Amino acid sequence: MTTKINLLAVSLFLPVFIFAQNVIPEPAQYRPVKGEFILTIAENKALETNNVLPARVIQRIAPDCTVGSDEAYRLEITPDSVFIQSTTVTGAFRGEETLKQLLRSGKGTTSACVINDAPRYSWRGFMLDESRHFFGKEKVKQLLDIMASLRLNVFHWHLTDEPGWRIEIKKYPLLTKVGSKGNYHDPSAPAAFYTQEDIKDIVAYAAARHIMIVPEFDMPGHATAACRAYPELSGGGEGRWKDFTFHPCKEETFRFISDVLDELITLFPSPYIHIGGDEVHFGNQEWFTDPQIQQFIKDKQLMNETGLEQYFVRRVADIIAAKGKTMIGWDEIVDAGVSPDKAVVMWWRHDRRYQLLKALESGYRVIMTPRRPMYGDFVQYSTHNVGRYWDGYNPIEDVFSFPRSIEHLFKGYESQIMGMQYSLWTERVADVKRFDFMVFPRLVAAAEAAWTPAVRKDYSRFMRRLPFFLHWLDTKNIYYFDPFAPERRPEPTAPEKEDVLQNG
Ligand code: TNX
Repeated sequence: MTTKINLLAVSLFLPVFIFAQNVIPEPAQYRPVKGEFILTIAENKALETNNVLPARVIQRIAPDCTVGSDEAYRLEITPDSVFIQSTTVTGAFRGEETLKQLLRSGKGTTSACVINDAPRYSWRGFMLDESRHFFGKEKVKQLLDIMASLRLNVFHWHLTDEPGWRIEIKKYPLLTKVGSKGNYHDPSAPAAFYTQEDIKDIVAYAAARHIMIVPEFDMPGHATAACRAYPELSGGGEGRWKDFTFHPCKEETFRFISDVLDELITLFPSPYIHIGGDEVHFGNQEWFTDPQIQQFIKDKQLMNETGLEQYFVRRVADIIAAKGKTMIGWDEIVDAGVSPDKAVVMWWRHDRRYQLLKALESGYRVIMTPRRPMYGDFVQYSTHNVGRYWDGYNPIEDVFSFPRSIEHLFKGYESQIMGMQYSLWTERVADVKRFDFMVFPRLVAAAEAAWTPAVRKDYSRFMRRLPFFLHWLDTKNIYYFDPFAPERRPEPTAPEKEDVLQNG
């Protein structure tokens, strides 16, 4: 008898989870209410053109709303009307996107409900490498539309690297005239880059969707395209890594970097600028023999070439801080000793967990995008062959579950974790078809991982909602991998080239 009563008492206090229909990411709280909200034909038309604000959808943006963080919102749907409440325009926008998903999957009808929602992480990103292959404005805009629906809020844009420099810089016209020619598999591919007008247009397009764009200007390594345009800036490199680095101690290099940053800052309102900082050792062979560099190491008492690399990173951090921005760098920068108020660390080397710990213990804020499972250039299914493997691959389930498997590592440091990111490197992604296949639906899983509170995440429920999102991607002719029918959509190929992805 007592056991029965106890059980009853326990079950009364157990949280009863009820889940929203076909909303991705799953909201923090959802409560169904009796009745349905049905759009009129005219309202349905408006929805098709992306406008969900007819007379019966009422928005209230008031700082006194008690809905929570900046991106939090409350969506209340009754049979007669819809209320979206938030303290900010961004929060209201996130609520609108949820409403659009509900109405789309219900074909203009949705059950009445109350949703109280807020993101788990403030950085919910997607990174695209357009140096190795260039995809262009229309593809980027389509991606931003999809990101908005998924409530992703950061587009990290990798615009400079070995094969091509992809952004017009007025003060250094050769960057695009010379540096934008070629791509990863074809050095003679025609010039491809974004003009400053293109950039302004895309930045505005993203801002209208409450997405911040963070540009990446990779240095001192991965600088080959810039060095091709301005050989006097090259710090050398060997073999296939020829001209991979900027010259790390010429004043001219730092002037160039500062000038380029000035133009980037004018174009991108983001408070962050990504400076790369990765894999310098691939191509710094000439640093060991160049007399000017060796003298510089002695004069500044830098210990060795690694010390010089760290000096370079500290100096760039200071340049960026002096311009009122915060630097972001790949996790190598943790060793450079930059003050944690000047830099944010992007953890990518999944096999170096201590680098994540070191970043946190040193006081840095961290964005997590470990190769496993967050890199989109890894294959995603057991029978796939095109793409990377590293002790396995990156199935959608692992992306969805992230960061569960490493949560114990950042226990006690949760407030320093800004969030996470799905990153697409494009050495082996040469066309839109393969781009789609490697991004979708894993990006959908990443969005839920970054937004939904850990206790609300459930993979099988996610997979039940996923088809509705895939139907929407169908309307955009996206060639996604279909996890429900893996054989139906063959894996797109990529041009063959000796695989040089040797990072570690
Ligand atoms: C490592 S991630 C790189 C990229 C490559 C990628 C391929 C990082 C900071 N550097 O240059 O494209 O691996 O997976």
